[in-house]
Amino acid sequence: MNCGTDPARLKIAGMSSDRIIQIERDILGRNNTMAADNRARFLADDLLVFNLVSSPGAGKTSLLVRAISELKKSRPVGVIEGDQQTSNDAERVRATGVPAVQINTGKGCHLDAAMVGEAYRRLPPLKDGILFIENVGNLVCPAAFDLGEACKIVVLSTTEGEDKPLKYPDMFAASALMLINKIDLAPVLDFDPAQTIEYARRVNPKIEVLTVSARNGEGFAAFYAWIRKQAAHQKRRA
Ligand SMILES: Nc1nc2c(ncn2[C@@H]2O[C@H](COP(=O)(O)OP(=O)(O)OP(=O)(O)O)[C@@H](O)[C@H]2O)c(=O)[nH]1
Ligand SMILES: [Mg+2]
Ligand SMILES: [Zn+2]
Repeated sequence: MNCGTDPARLKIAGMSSDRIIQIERDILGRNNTMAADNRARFLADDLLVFNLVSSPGAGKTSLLVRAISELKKSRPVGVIEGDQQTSNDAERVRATGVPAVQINTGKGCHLDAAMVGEAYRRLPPLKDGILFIENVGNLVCPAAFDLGEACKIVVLSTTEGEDKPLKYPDMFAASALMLINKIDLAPVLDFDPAQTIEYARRVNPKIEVLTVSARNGEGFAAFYAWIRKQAAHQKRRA
């Protein structure tokens, strides 16, 4: 099923729109139940889990490769990679010495909680560590699928233009942090970070924002500080 379709507008021969809406509700309901199971397991393992979302090529894997090279010095780190095809991204992550499990979704355009629960069982113990889930590159339906993460991090790169939060508001509304990546390219692209932040806060007034470059490491100290803050926050709640 194409989960990015608005079920109220979708037309399938021989099926009423009420029935289509019901099917969509069932899918999301089942996903939420499994996401709650994942979340309980992650908390029991003292694991901090982030779900990275973005359009294809915004730089999720590049950000991860740089961040985990640093973060792995102080705690266990693991990665679950989601792509329609290939294990390129898992291989890039493994090259840093961190375990990674690749999920291939085939025709699917997002990860769901069942896929993540199964992939998590294939990772070594990460107690007291961090698990990054890199979702399929897609700014639409991954917003609707809870995977059991502590929060979603949306990556928006300077090459995509300032208006993406307005065009794809659900993703920005669902995320706790927006990383504006490829900031090294901002001058040549005439990219306006302030305008982007203003748009993102129109759809999510609480979203936190950091500007980074996975290419040269700019902004990563602030990203690590943000992760430490999330870790402390989770420990306080536990
Ligand atoms: N200049 C510049 N290029 C970057 C930066 N981050 C990533 N790139 C480049 O952008 C391209 C895509 O990066 P990836 O890390 O593969 O992006 P992704 O979001 O993981 O892509 P998918 O998994 O396919 O959705 C690569 O050519 C990277 O080298 C950055 O901060 N600055
Ligand atoms: Mg990637
Ligand atoms: Zn999808």
